[in-house]
Amino acid sequence: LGVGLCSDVLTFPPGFMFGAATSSYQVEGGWNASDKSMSIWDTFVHEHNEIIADGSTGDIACDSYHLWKRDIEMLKELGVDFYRFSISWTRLVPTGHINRISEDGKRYYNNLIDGLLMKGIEPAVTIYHWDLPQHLQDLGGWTNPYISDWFADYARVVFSLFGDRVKIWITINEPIVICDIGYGTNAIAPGTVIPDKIGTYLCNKNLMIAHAKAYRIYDKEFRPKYHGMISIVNQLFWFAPLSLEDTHATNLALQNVFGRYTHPIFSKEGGWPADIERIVAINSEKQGYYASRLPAFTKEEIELVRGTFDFFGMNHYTSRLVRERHNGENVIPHPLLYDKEFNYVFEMHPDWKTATNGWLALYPEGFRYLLQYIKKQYGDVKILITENGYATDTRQGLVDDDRIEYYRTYIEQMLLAIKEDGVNVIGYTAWSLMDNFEWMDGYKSKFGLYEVDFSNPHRTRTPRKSVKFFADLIKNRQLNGTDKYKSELYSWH
Ligand code: PNW
Repeated sequence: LGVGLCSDVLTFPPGFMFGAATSSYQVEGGWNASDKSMSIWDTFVHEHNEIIADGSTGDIACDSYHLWKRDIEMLKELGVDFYRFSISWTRLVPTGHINRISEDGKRYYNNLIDGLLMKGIEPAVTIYHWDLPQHLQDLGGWTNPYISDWFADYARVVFSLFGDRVKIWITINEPIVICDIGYGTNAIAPGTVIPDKIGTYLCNKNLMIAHAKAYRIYDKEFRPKYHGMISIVNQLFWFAPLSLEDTHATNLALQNVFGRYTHPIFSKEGGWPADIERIVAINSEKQGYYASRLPAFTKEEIELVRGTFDFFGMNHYTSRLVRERHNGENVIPHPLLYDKEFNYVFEMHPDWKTATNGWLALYPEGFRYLLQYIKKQYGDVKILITENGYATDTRQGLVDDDRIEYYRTYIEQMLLAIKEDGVNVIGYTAWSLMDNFEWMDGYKSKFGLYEVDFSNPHRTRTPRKSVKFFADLIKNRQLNGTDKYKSELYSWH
């Protein structure tokens, strides 16, 4: 860790919360248990298993549908303040509409929530983490404007069933992945590629409205009796200009990747980021479209969405350098590489070490810059880090020194943002509690503090060295003293 940082800087502020996270499709399994219906991920992995790196599915995953008691034990061992998990829409509300609630679905989440509370662990619940009911996808999914009502109805069911015990709510996890990747590439479900980002932009707008309706329902009907907090979670990379000439491109990338999903909610004026709205309108006209491909918000919709947050939920993993595309340069448009609409290209710095999954480059300072940027954009908002973590592969085993190093250096930068820059970070969540179904990487990318043996029918969980590191960090509430986890100073066992 940085030389000369006094111990005060490396101590967490009073009341700071620590958590660990998972999501329903990635850990639960039980894909067709009881009356559960198919989600878009059940369909996707069964119909397109060539897209998943190891041809696997989440049919059983970590089997948390049966092993949730062990999960609670692990959380207790870690000593976390909260557990972030998500609710499977198709398990709780099988038709996707709220005409029928599943008794088994209800029982599963009640058991989990009560079990956590009994051990003094707070549930932090994501209402939607990518597993849309297939029934709703058949009606257009997130591109159908009625999705905002379907989602709001489902959210109301969730609040009324669990709101007495759940005080931290997340409506939707990572809209950028849902809309830009889900409706712009075939890499993740539904994998419906609609040209010219028509699907992506429809999804973007409908999702903003869906989130806002759920927030308003909580605010009006449930907050007065339950006093919880609720927001949305965005996935943010840090973007830095490759050279001084690239500041314009970088600014566009920030507005396109953050702004399209944060500006409508967190900015004072609401609505789309101005540059994005203008550029898409010009491009659409040139392409012969009658109206902008980015659907406009009405005045009422701007007001509906604006201010619908109690905190800023953020997943952060990595950074990119941004530059303008060179004249005549041929790059394949992809949300993680090149944006045709705004003509910017992402690169990684040659000095950044990358994790085995390819996209996760290590640049801890980017975390601090990002936190500073959020404060600059949206003022003194409370920030909850809802995911941060590192991927290893099958060769890693239990001595995960590189994961520990990732956590130490990233958490150090977060502490600097809190202590030196006055950024109001209220909590931090490690992704993930255990190895799980890592979407298109299948079980090849391992983000777990706990290792899971996927060849064992009991899905045995074993703590990695990083569990010890985290347990110490959480117990002592400071980064001081974690140097001993450096590989050369510490021997496992
Ligand atoms: C997040 N990328 O997804 C999700 O919220 C988790 O479900 C997931 O397991 C975790 O991060 C680790 O990947 C991401 O390609 C998926 O840039 C892909 C990317 C980033 C985040």
